[in-house]
Amino acid sequence: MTTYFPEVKKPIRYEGPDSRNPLAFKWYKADRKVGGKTMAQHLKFAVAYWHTFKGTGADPFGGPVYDRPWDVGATPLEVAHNTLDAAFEFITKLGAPYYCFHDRDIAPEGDTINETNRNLDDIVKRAKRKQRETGVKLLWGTACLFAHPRYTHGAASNPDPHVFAMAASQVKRALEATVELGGTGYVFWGGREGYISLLNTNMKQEREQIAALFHLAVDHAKKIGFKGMFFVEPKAKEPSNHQYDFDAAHTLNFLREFGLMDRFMLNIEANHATLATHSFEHELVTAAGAGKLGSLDINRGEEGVGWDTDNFAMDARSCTLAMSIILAQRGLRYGGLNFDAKVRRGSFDTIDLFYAHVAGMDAFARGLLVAQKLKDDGVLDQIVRDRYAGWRRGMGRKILQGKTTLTQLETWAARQGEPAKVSGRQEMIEGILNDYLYATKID
Ligand code: XUL
Ligand code: CO
Repeated sequence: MTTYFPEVKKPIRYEGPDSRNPLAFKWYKADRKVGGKTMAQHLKFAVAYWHTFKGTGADPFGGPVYDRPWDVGATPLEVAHNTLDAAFEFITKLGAPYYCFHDRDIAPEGDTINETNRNLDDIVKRAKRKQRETGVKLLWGTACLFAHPRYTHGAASNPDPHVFAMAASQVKRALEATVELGGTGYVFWGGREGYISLLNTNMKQEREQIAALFHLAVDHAKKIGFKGMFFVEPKAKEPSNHQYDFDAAHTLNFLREFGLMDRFMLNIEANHATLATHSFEHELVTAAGAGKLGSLDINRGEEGVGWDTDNFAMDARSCTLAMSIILAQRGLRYGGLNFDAKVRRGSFDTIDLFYAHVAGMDAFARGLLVAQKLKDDGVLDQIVRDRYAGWRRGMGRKILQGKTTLTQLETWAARQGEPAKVSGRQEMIEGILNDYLYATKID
């Protein structure tokens, strides 16, 4: 069989923090126990099929620059077969346990719905075999409801119900493929579910249409025995200037409004948080606070650039804070950490894909270790606990229990006099965090 990554002869190994080999892990050791679970169980890394195997390096100013040896074949289906082979070779050599895909990443669209479905069935059969052979698993699947010209004015939110039906048929098939391949999640990212101009848009109805598609998917899931979780992935803008799933808070409101909370969670992406002018942590905490942090798309925006650049996440602070939030909610049952990240246009060698994923896995593995240490030492937790101590006793407790009135509070406040001024100690805390990130010994 063809080897697509001849430079990487054997699976990437763990060599420890002193190694300077960019093709070895310094921190990620799949079976290392951290707080009672293995690193692999905590991190659940997934390789994103679209960026890693279908990415071309194209940007708004220029076409493809990557020459991928698997991007060849006499027919689109043959290209898909070669790509699948390359994907499983890569994922196995990297040692990531999962992958994620859009229907159109893995199988080409045909001239008719029937031909398209046959292509997908063919690839799903092959992928299933490869999963069995390699032990690689599917984390989540999704349907690409944004690339085809028919979705120019939206998929579920399209003014034309015929386009809605095309999208529905894709969701049906992508969900069935996800079930067949054992995926534990199904993602809806509302690519073109938004609007450009209100002058030609019925926003209220478009939102109802999207909810209708979600309910149809829930009904079909029941029929075909999908036991996993649906995720919505918020994004503020791109490609529309107003996306309906703007951020975690908007999306939670949408799910509540349309009675979808019990079957849906959120898939939070770092660069999408940036587009909403939030931090990644803000979005993660918003989702987690509602019990809805289901999965993460890990990446980062290029600083100072206002669009979705999907760089690989490398920042120690951000990775640590993300892992702290995941540890606090005791993990991700249905989701994981999906590398929704692409190598730069200039990183066009296939080996760059390994450098990127290895460094990304290490950044989160180290983040996990530091997060666990922060948790074990309890320093930051204690600071927050102390700060809110007043709410666990006396009047504070009564307020939260709904056992007081404005009149009682007025009397109480008057009796207490002026509240004491208490420092928030932000700089001290930032210093402590830096000690953990850069000075505390983590082995
Ligand atoms: C787009 C994006 C998608 C979703 C899956 O910004 O993040 O790749 O993750 O459709
Ligand atoms: Co994403």
